[in-house]
Amino acid sequence: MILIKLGGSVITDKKEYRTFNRDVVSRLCSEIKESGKEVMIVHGAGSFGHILAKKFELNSGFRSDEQIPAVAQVCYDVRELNAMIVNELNSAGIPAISIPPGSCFMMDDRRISFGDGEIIKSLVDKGIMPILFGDVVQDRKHGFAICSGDQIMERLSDIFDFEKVIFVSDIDGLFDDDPKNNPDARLYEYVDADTLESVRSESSVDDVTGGVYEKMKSMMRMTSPHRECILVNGTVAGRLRSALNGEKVICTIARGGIQ
Ligand code: IP8
Repeated sequence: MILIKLGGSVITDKKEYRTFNRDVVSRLCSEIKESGKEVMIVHGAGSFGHILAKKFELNSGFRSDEQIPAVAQVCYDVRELNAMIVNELNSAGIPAISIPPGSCFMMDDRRISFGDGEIIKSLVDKGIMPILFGDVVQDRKHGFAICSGDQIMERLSDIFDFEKVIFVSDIDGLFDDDPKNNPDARLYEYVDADTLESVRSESSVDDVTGGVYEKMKSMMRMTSPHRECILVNGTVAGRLRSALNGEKVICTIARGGIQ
């Protein structure tokens, strides 16, 4: 089974509140179906989550009653996004149901816990794809917290023996600088524990590289000696399908695992 994250930058327009990229999502669902691979999907929140979450500082946890309507609104918005994605999957012939993390799981100091994943395993056994997503989740220490799709990916890859992990984004992979501002930015084709060390030393002088370091580290945590983690551009037609089929595509491949 392959674990896929459909990133918020590809499924929504991150700058415009609640803007769903239906055509892109519909194409990506068809590419998944055409690949014939068994997959599990997590998606990000994009403009259905981050805009209000930032405005009302939801990641700080409970601070004031003014945040409560925003918690309800963000939960409503990300569930609407999720419903549209589940609908696209079902239309593409992939039976899928929603598993809203905020309604099923708890967090403890911003770390999600969902035991041994019994609900998810039970669905997978029946050939139904559970769809999880970035959400606001109740937190024992902070009242509530933002649970990112990336963190859900990490938990799932602790529980399931995925053959591969694929992050679908709107960029070709990880670069040593922002490729939108720097035409000389270099794409990291491969990332391993050594690359991570070299990026960490550069990041002391460069915030942009620091961001790359965090993303790489998160990807590396999901790798093992036998499992690669790939970052691929989902705005390019056919690239996800090729990556699912194990073909060579423009991307960043993290491999090898970290301690
Ligand atoms: O888009 C964030 O999830 P992400 C979830 O995977 C919210 O980082 C509610 C902002």
